[in-house]
Amino acid sequence: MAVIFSGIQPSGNLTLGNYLGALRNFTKMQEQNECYYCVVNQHAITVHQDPALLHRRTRELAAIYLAAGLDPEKAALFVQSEVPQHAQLGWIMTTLSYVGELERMTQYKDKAAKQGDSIPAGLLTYPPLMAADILLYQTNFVPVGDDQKQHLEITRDLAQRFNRLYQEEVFTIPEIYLGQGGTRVMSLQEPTKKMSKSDDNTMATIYVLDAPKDIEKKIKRAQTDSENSVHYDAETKPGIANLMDIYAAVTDTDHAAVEREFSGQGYGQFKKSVAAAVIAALEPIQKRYAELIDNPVLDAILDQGAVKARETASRTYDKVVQVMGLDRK
Ligand code: AQP
Repeated sequence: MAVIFSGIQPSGNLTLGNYLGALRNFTKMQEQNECYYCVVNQHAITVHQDPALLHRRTRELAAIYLAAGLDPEKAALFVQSEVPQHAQLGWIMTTLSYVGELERMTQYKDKAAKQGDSIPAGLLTYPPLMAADILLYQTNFVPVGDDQKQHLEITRDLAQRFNRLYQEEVFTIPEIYLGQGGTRVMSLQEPTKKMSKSDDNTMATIYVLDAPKDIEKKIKRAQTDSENSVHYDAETKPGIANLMDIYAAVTDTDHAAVEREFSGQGYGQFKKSVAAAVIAALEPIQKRYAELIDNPVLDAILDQGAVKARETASRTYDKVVQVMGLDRK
């Protein structure tokens, strides 16, 4: 049985990218593995969050995890700040990190560029905290979207660095797990940029909880090209390629089949079909979400998840403290 860990930030409303790139793989993996899934609220505060909004989004994200099929009997679902070992090991991982390697992270460069002169230090030290999240559970596989590849690499480097430095195999070296399709869903308005929950342009992003009419409107207005022929070319037709990727991911097919299905049809008909397929994929999640969001069972599940996570995390953390000489007795 392998150990699986992954997390999502409550830094905005969950997007179709988060769902296809990460969340839907979480539920597939819970059948055969020991799984830990987390609402990473301490990562979210690396940029300023409104407290009331952060509080609400934390619950919403947990409800979406469950609505998407996560079974709390099979996987531990918890909130990062309720398991103190994340921040504790995060600090230790920060002390092992080099400023140069952190400054090379693409996500840091992208997010820092939007912050003007006052770049929060947490944006730079995001990867060592993420390494701590993963390493605490002796994780074998981390299901994430393609954009997290670099952070997974640095997690592996830090784990190997620690094991070498203290001459003991304290940490399991984790591997990335990329799903079949939807590993990088792009913005509907700027299809060379990834779809992001913190994008200010809401027309660029499909949210998991979007109403069907909004999904139709956003896909209808999605940027394409003037060719009016549905074929796959990510270089010259990034908008159509993105819609083909989305359609293939939600209907579990591939580009070749999508090309055959829409051969001879224009973008208008294609976009209608993409919207219908996305709406059909999200509808059952939205229904279950509505039942869960105000249900006290949500808190009971998160409480139970935090207990299990603390138990596992403290085993690794106690070992780290002992190996490093941070223990007193
Ligand atoms: N566009 C995407 N396509 C496929 N997968 C994606 N993920 C994010 N965007 C896409 C995957 O979703 C998981 C959760 O990501 P996160 O919340 O930790 O942060 P992120 O990667 O920075 O996601 P966002 O939506 O872009 O959030 P903000 O705007 O707050 O930075 C990860 O597995 C990620 O790969």
